Amino acid sequence: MSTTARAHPNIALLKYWGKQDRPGNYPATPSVSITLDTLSTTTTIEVAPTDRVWLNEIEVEDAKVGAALEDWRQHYDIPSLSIKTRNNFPTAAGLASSASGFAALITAIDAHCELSLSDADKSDLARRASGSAARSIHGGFVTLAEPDWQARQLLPKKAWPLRVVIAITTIGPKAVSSSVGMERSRLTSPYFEAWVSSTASDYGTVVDAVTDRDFDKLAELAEASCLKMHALMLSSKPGLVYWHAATVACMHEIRALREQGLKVFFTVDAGPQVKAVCTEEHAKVVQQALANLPGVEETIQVGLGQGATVIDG
Ligand code: 2P0
Repeated sequence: MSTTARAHPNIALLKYWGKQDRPGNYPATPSVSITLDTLSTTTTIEVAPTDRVWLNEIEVEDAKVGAALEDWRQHYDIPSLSIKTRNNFPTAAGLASSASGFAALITAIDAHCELSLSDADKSDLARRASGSAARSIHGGFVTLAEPDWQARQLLPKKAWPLRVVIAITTIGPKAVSSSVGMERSRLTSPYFEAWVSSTASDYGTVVDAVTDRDFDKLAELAEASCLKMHALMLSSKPGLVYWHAATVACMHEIRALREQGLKVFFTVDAGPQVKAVCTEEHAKVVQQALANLPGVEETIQVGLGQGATVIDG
C-alpha cells in the first residue's frame, strides 16, 4: 500500500534569506510568496525495511531528507519509508525543488501514517526541513512570518490570477546551496542586521500591496526585496554571485517592458533563473521578449497553483 502526494514550488516576492540563531530552522526574515501551478513534485511513499530515497528514478543519499525524517520522528510515529520523488522541472537550479519536495513529503507521510496533522502542523514540520517548504503547503499568495512562523494563505489564486514567466538561463545545480549561503551571509555580511530589520518593516507593505491587488506597488516592493537580498549575498565573504550574464539581461528587459507600460516585474532566487511576474494580459509578450534574449535557454509560463494535496492513497 502506497500514498502519493503532489506539491508545487513557490516563489518569494518578499524574500527569506538567513536563519535565526536557534534550533528549528526559523527564518530570520518574514516572507510572502506565490505558489505556482504546472511545475510539481510528486512523491510516493510506502513502508519499507529501511529508509531509501529515489529522485527521478535514481536512488540517492539525501542528507536533508534523512535529517528531516530524524527530526519528524522525534515528534511523530513514522516508520522506515521508501520515498520515490519526481520533479517535472530541473532540481536544485533556483526553482525551489526543496520547497515542493518537503511539502509533498510531509503531506504524503501525514496521510500514509494517519497523523491527522493540521495545515499549521504540516507547515511547521515542512519549515523545519526547509524554510520555503512551509509556504508550499498552501496555494495562491502565502505568508510566513512571526510570531509562530507558520505559513498562511493571504489570498487564494483566483483572487489575483497573475502569471509567471520563468526564463531558464542555465540548467544544473547551483554553486552554493541556500542553507550554506544563508549561514555565510549571517556570519560574514556587514549588511545582515540591516537586511533583517528592513525586511521585517517591508513585510506589512507587501501584505497590503497583495491584499489591495496593487500591481505597481507590488512590483516596486518585490524588485527591491530581490535586489536587497542579492546585495546581501554579494556582500558575504566569499561573495555569493548567483547571477549569470543572461540573468542581468532579463532584468533589464523586464524593466524596459515595464517602462513601455506592461505590468511585469522580476524576481531572482539563489540561482541564475529569472521569474517575470505579470498580468495574464501581458504574459505572452513578456515570454516572447525573454525568449529572444541571448543566453535564455528556455522559457516556461505558469500560473498560480494550489497547496500540497494527496493525489492517491
Ligand atoms: C525564498 N530562498 O524566500 C528564498 C529566496 C531562496 C532565495 O527560501 O535552508 O531551500 O532549506 O531553509 O528554503 C531557499 O532556501 O532554505 C529560499 P532552507 P530554502 O524563497
